[in-house]
Amino acid sequence: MENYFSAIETAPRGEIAALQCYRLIQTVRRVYENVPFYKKKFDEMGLKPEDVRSLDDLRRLPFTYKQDLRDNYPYGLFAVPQAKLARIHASSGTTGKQTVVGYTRSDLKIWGEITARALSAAGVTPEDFVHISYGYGLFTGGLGLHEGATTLGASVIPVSTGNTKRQIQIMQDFSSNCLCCTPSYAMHIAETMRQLGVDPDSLKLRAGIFGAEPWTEAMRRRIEEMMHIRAYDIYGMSELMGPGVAYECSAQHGMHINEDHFIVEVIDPETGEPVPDGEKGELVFTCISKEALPLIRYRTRDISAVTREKCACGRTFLRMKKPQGRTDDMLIIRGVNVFPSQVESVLLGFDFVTPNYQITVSREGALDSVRIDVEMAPGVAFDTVREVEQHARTLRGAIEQVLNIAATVRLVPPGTLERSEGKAKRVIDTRNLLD
Ligand code: DLL
Repeated sequence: MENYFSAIETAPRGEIAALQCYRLIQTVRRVYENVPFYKKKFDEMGLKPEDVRSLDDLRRLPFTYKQDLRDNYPYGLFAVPQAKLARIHASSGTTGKQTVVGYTRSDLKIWGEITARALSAAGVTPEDFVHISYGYGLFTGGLGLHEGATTLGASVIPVSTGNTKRQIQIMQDFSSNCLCCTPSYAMHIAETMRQLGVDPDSLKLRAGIFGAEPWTEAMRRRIEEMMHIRAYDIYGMSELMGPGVAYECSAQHGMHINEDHFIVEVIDPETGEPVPDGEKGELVFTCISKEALPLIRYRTRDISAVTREKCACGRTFLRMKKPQGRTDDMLIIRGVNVFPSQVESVLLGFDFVTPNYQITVSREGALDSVRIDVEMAPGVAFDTVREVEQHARTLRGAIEQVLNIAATVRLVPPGTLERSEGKAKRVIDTRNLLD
């Protein structure tokens, strides 16, 4: 039995489109009247808010880039006076100034609704304890899922990140049913449970809601096997709202986009032109119900594809594939485009390693060189150095075959690589420093 949280999740496509069109028209008018940045852009393009009458007119609107948020730091793109603001969050941005995002009370309510849909789709009910190990604070993960669990009527255990042994103790003592954190942290919790000899079946955990970073199907299977749960993906970004822009259902086959609040486009990042359904491109979102920060055609830099095919779960919202990475995460190694997630999926094909890996790219002379450190699986003992080397060569061969890049592979003992409680740092690229 599917747990729908809102009627709109299964509404006929025509109804969703009509709602989107109505909300788009309202939003365009609001940003024109309240955000000088958009008024200027529209005026420069000779575009009047009245020109936007249908969903097809969306394409006439200008794109918004992360740089626009930076240029208008901190509050320049807000569409409401300060008295209407209820909350501020900020992106976890590792480069440049962080971007500041705002919410009105209505925005927070909608955020709670869309994350409640995600929890509900993962089978969470008001009878459950939702254990939140995403960071609380300016990062949207903790408080975003918190809003959702509260809206759903579940009991929130707001643990935040850190102290993994304590997390496990809390799961045991407080009967946590659903764990929310990044997939890399989930993996770390699972490994720690194993080290401590905690039997996953002694816990009440049934589901995990993992997102905020790319992760592969293979990683999902590992976490599910190690924790004896079902692991669901959730997508979002601070600029648009936070977690809950899209969420996975029981079919675990793509994430449903909350189309009553966001219109998605998939474009060729070079030309800005739309790409057909099913083909990879950059995701672009328009917020159609946000009050405080309604972004128009926001360029996410995330690479994914959408499908309008019917989903087994009965939801009619279209689905996006797991993002493969970001246009700015993509490594170009000797001219070959490589996403860290591709490396992950190759590694996970071998059971003598764990999904803990780090890619170091450096430049020696004019040549890029790549080293991949991978942790061996605990309990796998190689008798000789030769054996370790042989396994490293096997991995190297697989990587070369699948990704078309030559890399040095180093097998390191379990627990050697740094663990992250939030988003994992998979790539160290020292090339720019040497340039
Ligand atoms: O990571 C919001 C979030 C919190 C989503 C908790 C899911 C769960 P930011 O810090 O602004 O917001 O980072 C947004 O993270 O553009 C993607 O590149 C990446 N990302 C988020 N979810 C996924 C996912 C939060 N499920 C950026 N798969 C996005 C792959 C993801 N990448």
